[in-house]
Amino acid sequence: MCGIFAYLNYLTPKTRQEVLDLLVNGLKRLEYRGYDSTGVAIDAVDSNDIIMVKRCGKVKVLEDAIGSNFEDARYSEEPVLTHVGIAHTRWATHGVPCELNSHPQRSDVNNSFVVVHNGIITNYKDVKTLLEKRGYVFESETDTEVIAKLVHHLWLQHPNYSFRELVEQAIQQLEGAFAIAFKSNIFPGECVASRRGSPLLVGIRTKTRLATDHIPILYAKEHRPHGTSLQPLPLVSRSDSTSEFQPLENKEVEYFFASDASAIIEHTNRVIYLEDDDVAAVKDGALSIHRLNKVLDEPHAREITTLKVEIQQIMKGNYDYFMQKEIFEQPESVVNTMRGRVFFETKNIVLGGIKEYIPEIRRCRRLMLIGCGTSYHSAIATRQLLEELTELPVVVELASDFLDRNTPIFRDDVCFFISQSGETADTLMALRYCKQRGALIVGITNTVGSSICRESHCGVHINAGPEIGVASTKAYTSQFISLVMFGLVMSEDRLSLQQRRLEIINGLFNLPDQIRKVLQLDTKVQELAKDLYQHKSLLIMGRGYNFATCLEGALKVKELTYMHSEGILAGELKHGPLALVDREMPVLMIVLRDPVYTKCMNALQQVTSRKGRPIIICQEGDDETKSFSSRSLEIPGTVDCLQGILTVIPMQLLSYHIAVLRGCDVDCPRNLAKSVTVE
Ligand code: UD2
Ligand code: GLU
Ligand code: MG
Repeated sequence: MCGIFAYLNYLTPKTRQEVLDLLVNGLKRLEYRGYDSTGVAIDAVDSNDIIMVKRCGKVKVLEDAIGSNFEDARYSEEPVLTHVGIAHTRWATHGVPCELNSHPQRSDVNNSFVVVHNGIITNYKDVKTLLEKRGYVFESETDTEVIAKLVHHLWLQHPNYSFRELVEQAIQQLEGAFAIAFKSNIFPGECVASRRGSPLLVGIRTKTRLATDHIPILYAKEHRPHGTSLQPLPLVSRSDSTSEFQPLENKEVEYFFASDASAIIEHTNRVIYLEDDDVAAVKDGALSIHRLNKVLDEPHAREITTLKVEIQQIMKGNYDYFMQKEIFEQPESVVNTMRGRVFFETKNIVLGGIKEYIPEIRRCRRLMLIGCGTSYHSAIATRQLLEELTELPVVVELASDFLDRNTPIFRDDVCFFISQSGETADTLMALRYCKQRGALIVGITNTVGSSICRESHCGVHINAGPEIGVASTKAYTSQFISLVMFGLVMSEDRLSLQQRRLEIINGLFNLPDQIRKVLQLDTKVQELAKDLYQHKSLLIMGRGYNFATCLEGALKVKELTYMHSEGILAGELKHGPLALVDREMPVLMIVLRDPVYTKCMNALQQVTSRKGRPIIICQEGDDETKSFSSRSLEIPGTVDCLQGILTVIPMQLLSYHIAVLRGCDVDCPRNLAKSVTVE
């Protein structure tokens, strides 16, 4: 989820200090991706040891630590001809941010194999158990550590395997998502990298122009499809694609492995984008790319592309603002929220963080969802579904108001505290208040090791990855999905709800693609923003499952554009808000084909008969609804209770574009802070 940077210089003398500078600089280029800790690994001076420096916090902290760790003048004076260095920024998913859990993670005390990893290994517990039986002692809480130890284990069993073959075999045992880069003191001067689901690219720098534009792809002879359950190791016989291709002449070359081009572009513009299950290995200065599975009609070579962009342009990964980047990350972030939790084949949901508390939760008197701002809206968005699936009273509270009221709380209450940062002061105070009164405390947070996470009895990490833009976007959709998953777990053994559960699970399965489709509305939304940005106000109306989108959309508009905006429950129109409607007042309405469709249509007519000209968000192909307005945004149809995820995205985009047009600072709106740690 965060950043990888690795650098290999072959027959290109560099001092270790120069290598370290390159690595640290590479990490700085990836800093915008967000992280909680960092680390590097390079070769020692007078042994074949690998030295690692890891720190919690900023790259700057690591840089200072490096300064004091390598005081020996030989680090800055003695050049090494060939060397591999790997570096990492981490956003913890498994184990709190601390030095021990930072990457690189290692195979053993000799640092035989060290690895940096982005992503989540979902079957790491199985692999860990297996390795523990073989005597491996784990030192970190990370999922990543199993990768290093697994490679070591394979190496002990097959001492004549190449580095690349060892990694190839190891990744066949792994499930989940990863980008990884390896270094080893058994294979000095070699680097092996691979990816599945997380981005990784290789940059190549040579003195003379490359003789080729393509790196041929080689295949492992025999393979075991991944996804099958783990059996005694090793499972794959040695692949003997011996015809190791020598793509580059056997002389000076430098390779850069990075999560995105921003870290590479200043060194070279020649890059290869790795694809899922590619294993890229550099040995004796030659790069080769191997694949585990041959897919029919697959190209036989990976193209070396020429980057044409400037550093500035890609610093935010092709985006102008973090918020924009985070909006567009949602097809992936929602997958990360569900990773290892929703099993689509078996239609089964497991939330490891609350599993043991489910019986207790089922016995409770009521569920209470507490949050502030966007997190509060995620509670509103899922309340109806939770009532349906848990058949319990569900109360939704704003943390500050909840505290003001000295709300009665009982031992048999279950209280959820929702916060992206896990540090929101009001929410944390409310948590302590409820905990004192004996309620069961459940956290829904995006930050491993945060206060809410520590002080709650149990909870769910939403695993959306770091969110940097002050206005929350991807954390909202991931909180939403986390609460939906909770509802699904609670209703697991309710016979009468099985059909409904299936429908929702299928809906979750289709979400990532549907989000991608909604994001394609971007240009259309931008056009709408041009019509709206000079107005003073924007009313957003809807009801039922989409009321939360109205509130959240209005909040986004307010915080980003400083324009007045209100989310209005369509059922409340005639009790006041209708008075605001005239020909001039911008109105946006969400009208989807769900149980409240007719009621929404009534509201729509109330607005049009006051000469209002609403922009409509409706379901794809719903021409009838669309005909009520000249401007509409169509979103794909999904199950009613998940619509809110798709309808909120046009609102995120709209507020973003209006903010840009109004010249507002999208990532740091005035008067606001990312993590509100004061009451
Ligand atoms: C967890 C563990 C992971 C591994 C995995 C096994 C972490 C961060 N995750 O991932 O290491 O053991 O299970 O399948 O180490 N929690 C709170 N409050 C919160 C959020 C979480 O107390 O606000 C607790 C939760 O009860 C659990 C732990 O933190 O004990 C990890 O929660 P998770 O959601 O990351 O759980 P899971 O199963 O996805
Ligand atoms: N799951 C790994 C960890 O928690 C990697 C997280 C990342 O992508 O930074 O250590
Ligand atoms: Mg806890």
